[in-house]
Amino acid sequence: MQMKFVTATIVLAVFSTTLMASGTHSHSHDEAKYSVGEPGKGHPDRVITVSMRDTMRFVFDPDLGELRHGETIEFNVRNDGQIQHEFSIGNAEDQARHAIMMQKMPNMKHNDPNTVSLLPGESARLSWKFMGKDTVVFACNIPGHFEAGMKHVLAIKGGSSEDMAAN
Ligand SMILES: [Cu+2]
Repeated sequence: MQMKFVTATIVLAVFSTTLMASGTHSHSHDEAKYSVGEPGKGHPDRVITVSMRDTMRFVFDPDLGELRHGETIEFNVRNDGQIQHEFSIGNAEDQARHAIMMQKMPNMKHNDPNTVSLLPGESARLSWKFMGKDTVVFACNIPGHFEAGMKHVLAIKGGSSEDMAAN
C-alpha cells in the first residue's frame, strides 16, 4: 500500500516535469548545453563581486578584465539598487531570446546555473567556467535595462578567433 503511493507520486512528478519542459519551448532550462561554458565546479580561479545598480550598470570588483578559456569565476552578485535586477551569462543569441521571454513575463524570477534574479538587497553566488569561441554577454534582461546599458560584453581569450571583436 505504502509502495504504491510512492510509485504513483514519482510517476506524477515525472509527468508534470515533462509537461513543464515541453510547455516552455524557448526557455533556457531546456538546454542541456550552454553557449559560453558550463556551470563552475570546485575551486574558482577568481572571485569577483558584482554590484547591480539602478544606474543600469554592473560594477565588477575587482575589475573583470579579460576572460580566459577554461577559467572558472565565482561571481558574488548583489543587488544594490531599489528595483529588481538580473545577472545572466550567455552569448548574444541567449540574451536576445531571454529578453523576449522577459518581455512576456517581466516579473519572472530566475535562479538558473547561468542566471540570477535579485530583489533589492538580495545577493547570490554564481560560478561559471568560461569556454568556447562565442563572445560573452553579461546582461540584465529586466525589460528596458539591457537597452539602458545594463550589459557587459567580453570575448573569451584563447577560445576565440583573432578576428572576433571584444565589443
Ligand atoms: Cu537591471
